[in-house]
Amino acid sequence: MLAAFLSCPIVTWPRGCRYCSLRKTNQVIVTHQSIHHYSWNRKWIASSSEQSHQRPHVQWYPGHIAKAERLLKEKLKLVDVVLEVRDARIPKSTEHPELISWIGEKKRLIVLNRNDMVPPEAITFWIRTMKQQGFQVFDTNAKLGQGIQKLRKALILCGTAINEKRKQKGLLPRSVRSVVIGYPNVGKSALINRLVNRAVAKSQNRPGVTRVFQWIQVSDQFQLLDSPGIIPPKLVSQSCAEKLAFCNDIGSGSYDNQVIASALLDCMRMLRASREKDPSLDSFQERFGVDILKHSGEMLLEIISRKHFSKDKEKAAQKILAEFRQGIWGPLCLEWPETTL
Ligand SMILES: Nc1nc2c(ncn2[C@@H]2O[C@H](COP(=O)(O)OP(=O)(O)O)[C@@H](O)[C@H]2O)c(=O)[nH]1
Ligand SMILES: [Mg+2]
Repeated sequence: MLAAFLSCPIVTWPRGCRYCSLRKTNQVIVTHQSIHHYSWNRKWIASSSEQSHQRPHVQWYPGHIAKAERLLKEKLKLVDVVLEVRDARIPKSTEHPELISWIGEKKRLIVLNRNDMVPPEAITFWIRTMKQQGFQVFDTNAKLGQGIQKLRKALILCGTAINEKRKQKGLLPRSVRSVVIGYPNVGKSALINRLVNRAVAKSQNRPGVTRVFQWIQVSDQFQLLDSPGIIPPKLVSQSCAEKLAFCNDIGSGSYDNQVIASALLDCMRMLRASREKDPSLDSFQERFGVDILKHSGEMLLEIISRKHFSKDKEKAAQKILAEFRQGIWGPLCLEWPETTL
């Protein structure tokens, strides 16, 4: 903490931050990981991680997800290949911590979907990092079908390899079975529709649309299983839960829009501190006429609601979340591999 304090620039003297307003004069130091608040005599007050602990907890594990998880474990016994879809805006937070133990030795392909919503360099960095960790990774835009051909080829290759092994054991070849797995609303059904080239799976922009497992015969060579979204019973961390809420990947009943919009603004402040050249952060600042580093997320929401929404904080929060989800400010990745920050 002391090293961070000495090496980082003092960015601003904010008013309106919950910690800062408590103690008249103070300073804020933004590091790569978090925002540290200090009093006038450089006494540490709090860090952004603690700010997020003060927010109401986000927790979402409805009955249909619990059921989906039980069924998924059964279905996994029948499949050869697991196609794990993640949201490219939050590739870490959409990694299911238990997946690795469920799939064991099965072939696993990771798909970073929504590649149109993040800067191309984020995709490059993530693919490089995941490949270094030994994963086979693809990036797609399931809405427009970009990157699908490469993924289809990889699936066919997996099938050929599996049938080769069967042949060596004296077994007849059969169509290869793949399951498409991932958090809710990451684009699993849209991806299947693209792989199949027709609208076979229901795809809509809200979590919890796919409620049943559905086998789809793609060709003689392979079958795909569409699955309902799954999330762990206890979300990995509150920061991860909040990111899922920003991206509309969990049910909207589990959080308060104003709290989550403030958390999104705090998350963007941290990005701004570590990645000064992100054009979508500039575009956000210009659009709402705010300086993101000068205030806490909560205060930014307050200012935006005053400036543009006649002090209606709920409307401001809904607008901020909707614009982020639609990608109005431009491509924005909320999680970067540690080495690139
Ligand atoms: N911009 C963008 N939108 C996508 C992409 N993939 C899916 N979507 C949209 O995201 C929403 C959720 O997709 P869906 O396939 O239902 O997600 P699922 O719940 O994981 O099956 C839909 O409105 C899709 O059109 C993508 O790559 N880019
Ligand atoms: Mg679906």
